[in-house]
Amino acid sequence: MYTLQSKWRYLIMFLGVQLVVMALLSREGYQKRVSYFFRIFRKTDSTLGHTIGGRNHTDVYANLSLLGPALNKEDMPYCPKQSPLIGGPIHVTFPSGLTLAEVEKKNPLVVRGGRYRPPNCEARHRTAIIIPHRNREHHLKFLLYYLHPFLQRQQLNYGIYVIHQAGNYTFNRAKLMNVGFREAMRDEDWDCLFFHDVDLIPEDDRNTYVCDTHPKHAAIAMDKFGYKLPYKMYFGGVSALTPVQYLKMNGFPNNYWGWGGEDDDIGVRVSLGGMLISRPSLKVGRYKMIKHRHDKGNEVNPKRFNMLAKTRHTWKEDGMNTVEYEIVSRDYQLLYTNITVNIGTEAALHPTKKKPAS
Ligand code: UD2
Ligand code: MN
Repeated sequence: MYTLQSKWRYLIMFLGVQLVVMALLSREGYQKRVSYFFRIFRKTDSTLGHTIGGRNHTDVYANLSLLGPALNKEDMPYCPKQSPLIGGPIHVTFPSGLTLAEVEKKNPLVVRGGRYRPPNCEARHRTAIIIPHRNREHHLKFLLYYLHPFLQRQQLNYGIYVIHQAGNYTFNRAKLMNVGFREAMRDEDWDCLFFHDVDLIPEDDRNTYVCDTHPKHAAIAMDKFGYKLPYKMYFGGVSALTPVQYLKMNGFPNNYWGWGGEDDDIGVRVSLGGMLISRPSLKVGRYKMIKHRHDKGNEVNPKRFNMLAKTRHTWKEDGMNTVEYEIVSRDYQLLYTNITVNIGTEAALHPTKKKPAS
């Protein structure tokens, strides 16, 4: 026998069940619940990495110890076309206490000069990384921490070069790249060179550090530009060229002193050299830039727009065929080859013509 009270109880229960069923059947609600469930599930499995924005982010060092035993050079097969170590998105943070000694310890297979080759297969690609540098040791430490395992995941034969501008004169990023190109090619017949800002950390190991049939702009999606390409001809941050491509556009300009313009000049050179810009997908070419202020000694170059307007007339007379510099030192650190270079000053290299005395 139903009392009035129990009738109300049944009615409320019935309505409650109806509400739950309706919520579950609503597609969006259902999907949210399912993804929420998986998110909780992933968070509890620490071996899988970190979940950010619904995507699983791997620790860049995960699985590297599974590389297997080293083989004799004669027994070595070629590495597979697609490295089995590639995992996709990488978890990037900047722990304050990190030291270079820790980075060295985490990369036992890297040898003098920041060189590495896979221990159990013959790499299909030889890539040199060229980093223009001055007073950014703090950024360099993080870049090395991420870049070494990132490149090992891709089973590359690689070397890292830090091109350090000597003295306090105005910084010249592009000229340092020309120095890096020549000095790296002295060491080995690299088949690809990556020109890499010290403060950009790649966030996805599917962004392979190998060259394409056209010059590649790798840093297509940076956090500082909302993970979008800022404009179509943009060529800054990280780019990759084969030696043949580099020489076809006469390398990079030598006369951009200070901040800005040189990246656009390089982009124009690509097309003046008869080539196109190749890019990875937005999903893969992702980078985090370590936040920083403008450096002392790298003030904005006020001449950059005037110079850019003339690139098509100047590129053959200024570049790899005219680069002049003096090597101050070349030293082989464990994690990189450091080349300290004197690249001169603007006044000494490009004296402004004096008006004849009247
Ligand atoms: C942007 C471009 C960069 C370049 C620059 C204009 C991005 C992510 N990068 O960088 O490729 O075109 O604009 O010149 O948009 N550096 C030093 N010490 C210095 C100054 C510069 O090591 O005192 C090096 C370092 O590798 C740095 C790079 O030069 O990453 C570019 O300089 P920046 O980081 O100050 O310029 P940013 O972030 O505006
Ligand atoms: Mn920067």
